[in-house]
Amino acid sequence: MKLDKNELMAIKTAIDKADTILLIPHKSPDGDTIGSAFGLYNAFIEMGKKPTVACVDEPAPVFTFIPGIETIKIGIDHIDYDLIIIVDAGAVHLTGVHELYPTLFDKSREVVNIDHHPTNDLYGKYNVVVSTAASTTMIIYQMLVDLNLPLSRSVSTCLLTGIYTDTGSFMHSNTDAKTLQIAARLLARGANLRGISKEIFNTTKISTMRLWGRVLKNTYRTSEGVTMSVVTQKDFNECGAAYDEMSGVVDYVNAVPDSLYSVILTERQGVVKGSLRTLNDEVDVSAIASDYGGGGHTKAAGFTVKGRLEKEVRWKVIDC
Ligand SMILES: [Mn+2]
Repeated sequence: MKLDKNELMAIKTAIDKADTILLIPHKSPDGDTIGSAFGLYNAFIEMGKKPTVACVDEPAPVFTFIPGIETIKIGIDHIDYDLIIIVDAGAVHLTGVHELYPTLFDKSREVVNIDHHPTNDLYGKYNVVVSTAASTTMIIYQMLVDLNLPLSRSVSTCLLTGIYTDTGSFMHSNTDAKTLQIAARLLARGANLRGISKEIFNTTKISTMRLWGRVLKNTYRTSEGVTMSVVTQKDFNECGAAYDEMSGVVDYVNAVPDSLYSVILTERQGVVKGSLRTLNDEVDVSAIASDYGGGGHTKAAGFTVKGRLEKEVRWKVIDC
């Protein structure tokens, strides 16, 4: 992976000058954005800087093993930091702070945008966006190597978490030789792969089991060859499940052979979220998601629209 040398040097200067550094993961944080933020957090701690990770949403309890996670601030009460780094957020609204702090995105401030979403609109003063990277943590790995910054065991565990989750434990089509090569280098540096797989993939709460049961039971195939499922607010309530417990179930729905693509519609508090996946080489689900104001990657994308789910003969989205 080749990163732009001039951009990297400018970021290195900004890091050297900075004492306090704010790291912002995207809202509804996943393993890649958490791994990215805490990978940098641990590297900066080792460099004697004063980093803070602040996110508008609380991370799921599965991330308790991430070194430093106990320091995370929920909500952002000020942006008075020497340097601000936003990780794995393809668009400004995904940070959840764009309305509160619009100056973050007008390039007047020291803001670094590190991301791998092809739809990223380069909102930072400095931008490191590599859409061929399977995870944002892969880009951060390359940055730390190129800039000769710390890559300790803690940093490596954080970075491997992002690769592991964004590739669906190396099963998604974004897994290539480079992905495995970087994963191997992180393992060699002591990354805790066993811990990651145990905490993230082999830990399923009873409420999650029940919720996934509903999703699997509701799965059907449309006449167009799309595999669909739905889950309503009522399902969440009855299963005692939180929204983040949906994470991962779309891969089961996507496993139906010969699907054009798969989509799960999730109803939550006045909005309907669509999660799209495909194993079909011909299909770009980010284009379908963008028809509904969303975006993402060619093989994994999503959107959110206002409304609720109502059952007629088939499920469809109804305006509120
Ligand atoms: Mn990611």
